[in-house]
Amino acid sequence: MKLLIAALLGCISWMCCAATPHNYRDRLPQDEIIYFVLPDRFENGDTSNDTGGIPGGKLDHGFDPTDKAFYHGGDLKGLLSHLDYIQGLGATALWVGPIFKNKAVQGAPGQESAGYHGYWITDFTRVDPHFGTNADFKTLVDAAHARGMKVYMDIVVNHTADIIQYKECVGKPCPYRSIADYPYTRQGGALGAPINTGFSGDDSAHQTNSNFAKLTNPNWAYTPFVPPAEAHLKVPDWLNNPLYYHNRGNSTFRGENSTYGDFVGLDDVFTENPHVVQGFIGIYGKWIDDFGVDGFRIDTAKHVNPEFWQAFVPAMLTRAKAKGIPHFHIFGEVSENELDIGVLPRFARVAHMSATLDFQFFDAVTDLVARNLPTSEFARVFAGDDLWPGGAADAEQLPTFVGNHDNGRLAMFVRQANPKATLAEQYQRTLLGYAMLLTLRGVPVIYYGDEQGFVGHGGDQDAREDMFGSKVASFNDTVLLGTISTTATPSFNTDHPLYIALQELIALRTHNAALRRGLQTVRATGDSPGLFAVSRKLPGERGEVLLVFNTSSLPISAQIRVDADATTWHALHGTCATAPTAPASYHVDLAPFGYLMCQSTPTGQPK
Ligand SMILES: [Ca+2]
Ligand SMILES: [Ca+2]
Ligand SMILES: [Ca+2]
Repeated sequence: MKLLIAALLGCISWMCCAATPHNYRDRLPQDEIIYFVLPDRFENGDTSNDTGGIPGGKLDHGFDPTDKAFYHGGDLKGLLSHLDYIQGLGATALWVGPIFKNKAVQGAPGQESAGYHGYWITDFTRVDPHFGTNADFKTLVDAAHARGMKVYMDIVVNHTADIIQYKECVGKPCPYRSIADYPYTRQGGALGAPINTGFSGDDSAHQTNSNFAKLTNPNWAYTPFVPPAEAHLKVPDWLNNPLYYHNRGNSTFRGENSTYGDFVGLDDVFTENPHVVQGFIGIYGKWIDDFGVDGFRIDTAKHVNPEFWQAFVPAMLTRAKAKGIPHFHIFGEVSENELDIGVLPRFARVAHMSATLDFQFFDAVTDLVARNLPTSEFARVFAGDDLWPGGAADAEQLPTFVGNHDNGRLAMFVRQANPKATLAEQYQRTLLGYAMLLTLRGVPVIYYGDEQGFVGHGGDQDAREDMFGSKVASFNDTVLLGTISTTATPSFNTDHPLYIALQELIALRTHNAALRRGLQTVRATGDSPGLFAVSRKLPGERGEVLLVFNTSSLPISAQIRVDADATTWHALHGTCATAPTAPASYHVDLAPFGYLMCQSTPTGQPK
C-alpha cells in the first residue's frame, strides 16, 4: 500500500506537468475534473476594485465583506494567484461563476442584496468591475491554458438583472399572466383592445423574423417600463427594449410560466424571438472567439424554450471548432429535486443539449451518505443512463456533484441529517460521497471549499463562504471538518486531510481510463443502507475496476459478482483480495462508511 500511495503521489506531480498546453484541447469532457468557484468568494487579489468603482455606500456599490448577501472583494486576479492550489488538487478545468457586469444591488427597500454571485447581468460584453477587467479574464484563461487547464464560463440566457418594471405592480406582487388570459394580440386581457395585429404567436412554427416584426406593442399582459436612469444600462443595447422580454409577471416554476415567467422579478428574455436567438449567439460566440474558453455551464437552462437551445448549442460548437476547440463542453442547469429518471435525458433530447448537470446523481449521493436511504436509489439513477439520446455513454459527460452554491454542501447535508454523528463520522460520510463522485460515471465537479472541510448552514447565501479570511459571523461560527481552523482565516491549506484525500482519488481517476470513460455495471445494491458495488469497464477491453461502497455504520463482508474470467486482482484503494473466491465471485471486507477499489487483470492479459 505504501508503495502504491507513493506511486500515486508521484503521479500527481507528473500530472501537473502532463497537463500541458499541447494536449489540453484533446481531452474529452469526461477526462476533466472540474473545480467550481465563485470569484467573489475565492481570493481578493486587488483591493482597489472592491467597490467596482461605484461611489456611495453599500447599497450603491454592493461591497460589505461582513454581509453574506454582498460583495466580499474576491476577483479574477485573486483566482489567478491560486491556480497552483487548484491544479495541485488535481483539477483540470475551472468553472468560474458568472463574471459579467451585474446590477450591483437590487431588491425592495430593506431586502436588498448584491450581485456578488454574478447572475444579475446588465452588460453581457464585459467583466464586472468588482471582478476586474476583460484583460484580467484573458490573463486568467491564458494562464490556465498554459498549465493545460480548461476554463468553463457560467452563462445566463434566461434572464437579465431586474430592470424592467410593470406599472401594475409597483409596490405590489406581480402574479403570472398566462397566454390564454392575456394573448399577445390583445391589450390587458382576452377582451382587451386589439394590438400586434397579425402576430401568429411564439410557438415553434412561428419563430420567424417576419412574424415577430408584427409584435410592436409590449403591453399584452402588463405595462412594462424601464426606469429612465437605466434606459441604456444593458449591453448590447437591444436588450433595453421591453419587446425582447415576456413581461408576464413572476414565475411559480409550473407549466407555461416555467419558461415565460420572471425569476423573482429578473427580466425573462423572449427567447422564442429569432432576433434574441441571434443576439445571444453573437454575445457568447464572441467570448469563444476572443478568449478561447473551453465550455459553458448554462444557468436556468430549463426555463428557456427548447428551440432556443436547438439553435444556440450547434452555433456555439461550430464557433468553438473554428477556434480550434474540438471538445467544447456545454452543460445546462436543469435542476430537479425528484428522482424521475426521464427528466434530464428528455431535456437533452428536446433541447439538443448533450449534457446537463446531474441533479439526480446529487440527490442520490446525498440520500445515501447523508440521509441513510437505500443504496437501490443509486441503481435507479444509473438505470436511467440508457435513456440518454446516445445511450449510457452520454451519461459519462454529465457533470456530477455532491453539493453546490444553491443547494448547499454535502457536509451540510450530512450534519443536518445526522445531528448526533461525531465529527469523525461526518468526515467519513462526506469523504465517502466524494469517493463516489470521483470514481463513478460523470464528470466530477468539486465545489470550492469542500476540500477544506467547509460545511455551511444551508444553501444559497449560506453555502458561499470565503476562502480568504472571512468577516461573516455566520460563516466563521461553523465547525469545519478535518481542521480546527475556521473560515475566519485563509483556507488554502494543502495539508488539509480532505484536500489530500481528494488529491489521491483524483490521481486514481486521472491515471485510470476505466474510471473516466468506463461503462458501468451495477454489481450489488440493496433496500437499506449498506453495500453498493459497480464495475467500470472500457468498451471492447477486458478487465474491470470494481468500486465497492459501504453507506452503513456497520462493517460489511460480502461476495460480489464479477466477470468470470477475472482471475487476478490488485488494489487501487484499500485492501483487495488478489484472486476471486470462485469464478465470478469476489470477496470484499469493508469498514463502516468505507470504500474499496479493486482492478482485475483477465487471464492471458498483461497487467
Ligand atoms: Ca477585489
Ligand atoms: Ca423585472
Ligand atoms: Ca424564460
